[in-house]
Amino acid sequence: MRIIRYAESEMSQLAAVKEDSKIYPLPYQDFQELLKTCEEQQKNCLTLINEVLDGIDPIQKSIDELDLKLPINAQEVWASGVTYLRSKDARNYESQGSEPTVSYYDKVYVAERPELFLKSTDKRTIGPNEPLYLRSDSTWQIPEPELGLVIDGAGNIVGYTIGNDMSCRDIEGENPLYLPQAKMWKHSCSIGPAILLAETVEDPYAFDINCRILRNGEKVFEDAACTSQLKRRYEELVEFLKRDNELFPSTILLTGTCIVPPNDFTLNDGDVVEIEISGIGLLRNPVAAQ
Ligand code: DO4
Ligand code: MG
Repeated sequence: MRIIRYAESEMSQLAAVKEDSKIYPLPYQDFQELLKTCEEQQKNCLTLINEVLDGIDPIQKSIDELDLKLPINAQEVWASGVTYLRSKDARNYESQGSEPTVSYYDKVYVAERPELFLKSTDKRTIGPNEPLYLRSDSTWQIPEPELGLVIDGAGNIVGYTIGNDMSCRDIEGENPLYLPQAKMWKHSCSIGPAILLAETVEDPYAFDINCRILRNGEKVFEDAACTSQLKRRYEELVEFLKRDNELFPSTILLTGTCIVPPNDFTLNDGDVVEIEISGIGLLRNPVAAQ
């Protein structure tokens, strides 16, 4: 079962999408209220929603006909780094060319402590179809398609979503201390189009991730990967995030990229980024200069 939010007469409506693709409006203002109700009633989301929807009819529209919005307004979006071999190799290239020295990226890939960083805040995060902005001071920008964990205030993984951790390879490559500027700016993170409830996922290490970039309607990049290639366990990432920290009632933790476009590729104004994850959906965003 997936949770979405769509525009409905100037407001937004939270809804559940069942396995048969039928869509049912939910009586909660947002995902946080759904989670709070689950906590109060000590039920998991699936059980609560099935009880609430008993006897309710689906809406007469398919998901493609809806104006989908950001499914959750998480106060914070965190991200993990160098959790896939592909990401480590790309970072080594951008920071030192092909020099075979042992880098901080090599070290963090095998270290017990993962790389975690604050990626975005509520106001900077966008949903499906909203424009991703390019930085004006970077000439090497790429999308990073990532599986996102939706976690509650206690650190339980309650769902999975799609995230785009837009990155400036030249800024990070110049100096890793520039990471916050290479990662966080207005509209540099998109999330959506749905949250797949954790209770309905058999194997979270079997998500197929596909990324396409379109330019003037033509596909200029496509690649695919699978979360089975992840170096770490999700619980391990969450454990480090919550250690001596305070988590908001719902937080998103991106799990790192496993797809990187070729080294001579940079995003252009007018491109369209599509990220698809099996069972979750397709997150599509146009790219725009600010
Ligand atoms: O080390 C910098 C960031 C890495 C990252 O964002 C990723 O691996 O996805
Ligand atoms: Mg990333």
